[in-house]
Amino acid sequence: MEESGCKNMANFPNGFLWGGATAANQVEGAYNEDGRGLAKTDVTTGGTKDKPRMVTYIDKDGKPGEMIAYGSSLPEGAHYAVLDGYYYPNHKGVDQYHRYQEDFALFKEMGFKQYRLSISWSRLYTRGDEKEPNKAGVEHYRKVFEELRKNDIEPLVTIWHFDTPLVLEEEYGGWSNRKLIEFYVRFATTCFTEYKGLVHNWLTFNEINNPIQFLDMKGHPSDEDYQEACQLLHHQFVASAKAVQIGHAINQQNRIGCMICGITWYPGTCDPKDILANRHAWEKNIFYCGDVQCKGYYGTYAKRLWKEHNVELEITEEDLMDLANGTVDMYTFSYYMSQLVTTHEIRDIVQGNFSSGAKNPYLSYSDWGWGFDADGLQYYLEMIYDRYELPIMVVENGLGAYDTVEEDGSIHDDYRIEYYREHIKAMDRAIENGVDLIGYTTWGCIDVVSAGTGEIRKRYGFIYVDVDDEGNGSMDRSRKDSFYWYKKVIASNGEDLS
Ligand code: BGP
Repeated sequence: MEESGCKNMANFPNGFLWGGATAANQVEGAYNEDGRGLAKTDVTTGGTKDKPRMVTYIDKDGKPGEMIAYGSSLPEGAHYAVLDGYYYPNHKGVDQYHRYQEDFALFKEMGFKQYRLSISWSRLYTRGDEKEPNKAGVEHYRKVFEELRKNDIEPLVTIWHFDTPLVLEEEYGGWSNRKLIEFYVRFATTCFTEYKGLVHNWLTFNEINNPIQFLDMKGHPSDEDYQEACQLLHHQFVASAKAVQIGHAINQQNRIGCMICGITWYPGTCDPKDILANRHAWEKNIFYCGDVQCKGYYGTYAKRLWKEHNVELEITEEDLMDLANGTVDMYTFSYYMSQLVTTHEIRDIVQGNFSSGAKNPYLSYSDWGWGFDADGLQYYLEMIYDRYELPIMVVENGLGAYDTVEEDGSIHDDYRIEYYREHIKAMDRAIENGVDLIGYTTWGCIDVVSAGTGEIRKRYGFIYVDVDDEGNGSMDRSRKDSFYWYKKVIASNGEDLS
């Protein structure tokens, strides 16, 4: 690793939006307070990197049951349920619902210009299909955004971050049902109206490409799997495009972005078949959603993809108009890793952020098997900026790692500092090469419940939270070494990475 004590080139523009990111269901806790309804995460247990999270339910005879969350549907007549004898980590999160003032003071101390957070849909609409929002939920977020403003921190708000109200999942069948567009649009309109002037930067859907990218993790996805993923995505595209139009009409100052799970895909070998497969991986996993949201129409390759998997989409003329009129103002994405695509036999498979691929011998991997590839971030930024020429934000990036609390309470997370240092250098190079990068929010700036495994020990934060995987602990916050380091980075606008 290159000696990092020296000053870097610091191409970050003035006003660059440094900060951190979380999501409601992973930090808030208070899962059943002030009229909040349940979301799928509330019936999902904790797992580990080797043991998947489970979803619990009551079967048709009223008996408790559990099943694997992803890729399986409820048995006939069953209902999702919170059951005795299970621990549900998202119920407590890291208690930010009650401790947001303390958390924002710490963010301010680090010098945050921006905090990315999400609004829990079922706090504003308990069931999801009501006509009027829950007042307590609306007021909670008003206080949250006012508190951020008091601390001179700009909110960046994700409207949907994996938390469709459970009633909409159960009674309506989730996003496969076109009705959800209407419910989402009502929810988004409430957000734009109630928080007009308090929030200007919005993201419509977190990692919208996950349903299609995730298909490959099933091994051999069926045509039905493709049909379902493409149709539900189409509903989300239309919902997003309608929200963008409404958001602009309510306040012209609103800047609304897409949010893509950004993985840099590389061919595993120089076999031309791998090069072509890699191109197709970019089309399916990355461009399919980005093109619709940034350009306002499906890319040419979408027809190939649909044909290959016998997908027949239900698309109306009005949908096409909405897509064309509801393009986003900025491109945002998460970036944790790259993945390899190959048509050859794979000996060593690595899992990652809603993706899997062959192990890359040139990379090192985290304890959870996520590859460390800062150059991949530069590659992604340059590739995407060239394609859309829209302002870009990296709104998630970080290292999930085990932290050790020393006897004196200090936490020496130099591995995290090194991870960030290399990724910030990569962003710096991309800016130098012309990319209009305007912001960076690291993932889990305060420790959060992991989305993938439900663990808290997979820690991302600059701020440590005293809670374990069974929910024991004081929830007290403390500063890791990376806290002081990031503070210096922000104060020097990316100049001082030592
Ligand atoms: C992204 C999600 C986040 C976050 C992150 C890290 O997919 O948008 O919600 O959790 O990945 O993943 P994990 O929590 O599984 O480590």
